[in-house]
Amino acid sequence: MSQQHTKQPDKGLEAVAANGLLHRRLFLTGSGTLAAGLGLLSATPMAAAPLEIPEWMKAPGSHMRPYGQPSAYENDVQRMVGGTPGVTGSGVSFTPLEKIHGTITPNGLHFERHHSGVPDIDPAQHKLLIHGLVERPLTFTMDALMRYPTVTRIQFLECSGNSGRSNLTAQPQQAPLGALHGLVSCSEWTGIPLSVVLDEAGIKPEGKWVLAEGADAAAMSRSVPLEKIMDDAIIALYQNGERLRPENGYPMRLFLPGYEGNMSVKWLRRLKVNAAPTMTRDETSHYTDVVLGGKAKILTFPMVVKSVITNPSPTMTLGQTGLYEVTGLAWSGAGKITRVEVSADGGATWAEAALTEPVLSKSFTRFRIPWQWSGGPATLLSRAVDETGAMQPTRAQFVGEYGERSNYHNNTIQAWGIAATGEVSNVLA
Ligand SMILES: Nc1nc2c(c(=O)[nH]1)N[C@H]1C(S)=C(S)[C@@H](COP(=O)(O)O)O[C@H]1N2
Ligand SMILES: [Mo]
Repeated sequence: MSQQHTKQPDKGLEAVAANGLLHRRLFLTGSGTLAAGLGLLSATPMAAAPLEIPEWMKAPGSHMRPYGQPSAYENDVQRMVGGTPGVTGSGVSFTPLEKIHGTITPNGLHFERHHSGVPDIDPAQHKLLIHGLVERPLTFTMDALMRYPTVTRIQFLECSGNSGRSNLTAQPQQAPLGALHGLVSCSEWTGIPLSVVLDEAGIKPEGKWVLAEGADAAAMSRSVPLEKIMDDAIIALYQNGERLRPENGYPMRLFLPGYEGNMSVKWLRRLKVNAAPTMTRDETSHYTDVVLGGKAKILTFPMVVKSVITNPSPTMTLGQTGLYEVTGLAWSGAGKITRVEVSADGGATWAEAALTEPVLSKSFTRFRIPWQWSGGPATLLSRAVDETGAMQPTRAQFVGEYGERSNYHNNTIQAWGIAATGEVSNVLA
């Protein structure tokens, strides 16, 4: 076995942008300069002393259990549940993006958005109907469907209402990151390519759109272009290795990589091939994007390039000056993230962050950059670029198109203000 250390030019503690941003390679090389950099960490190790024997080493621990749960000490890592008072089952719960790490969202923390609650579906009775402009209408039982070939992909799911007006109002909203931007999660999805099933039904030449309907009390339904269905749409059955959770669409959901979350119809029960979009309630009353000049955009499918710094983030406090790892998530419904830049001075200067491999298409990409906080005021921003060359707009650019009252597709550059006290808040930049 050979240990390979690729020798990179030592960028060490080189400042690459104003206000303390250091070269992204600092944390990636095991070099003397890393040790020098670590000397700047606020929590330096205590002087070595013999370890005591703790209580939990003095007797055997607890028994095995059939389904594991997080440590009781992690009880505060919860979805933040929001709902409409008096309306059963309608609302959202947010992924606490600032309390988890890596790129995969644990199933119990995947965000939720239900228009009429979570149905309790018996898989033995559930059926999927494929009809409309097809040669052979088909009905699938769960057992029949489970015999089809599957694919597995790691991809994000984002509600088009994510980020809402968090930085569009004059007073930006102060809340933990998850409550501002946590209507996005990322999972490993396994399911059946829809192209396989629709090819079996045989699409008639006039068929251009597919209406998908859910088996919830809202019978949520959306029209999907046939092109997308045949490209990378799946009937998702498994999420991070286990069957979908009820709140995420058990026993099956439509999953449309990179498209706004509401089109990934949960509890899928019907796909109807049509010649045109159906103009359902869910694509006319909701999910149209008001733009300036009294007009609205309709059928705006892709979730465009976006990023947020997860640590540090609003409502946190930096305890001490010194070296920090600034980290966050970037994603794009158009493909892979190619670059994320971070600023510590409100956008006057920028430095490139390190992207954590593997960088996958339509998936979360974790970015990291070292930052030396001197104790002075700072404004942290991140901006991502995807493989189509698209970059996040500034707030001013976005407001110029949508105004300040928009509720959907807010992918603006977000700004976190660091006060001299170390307090982090949501600010406008
Ligand atoms: N049948 C059905 N499908 C649905 C919904 C719903 O209420 N009913 N909500 C949609 C919305 S608005 C979003 S953002 C995603 C959320 O998926 P999740 O709850 O698994 O995160 O599901 C979509 N699919
Ligand atoms: Mo949504």
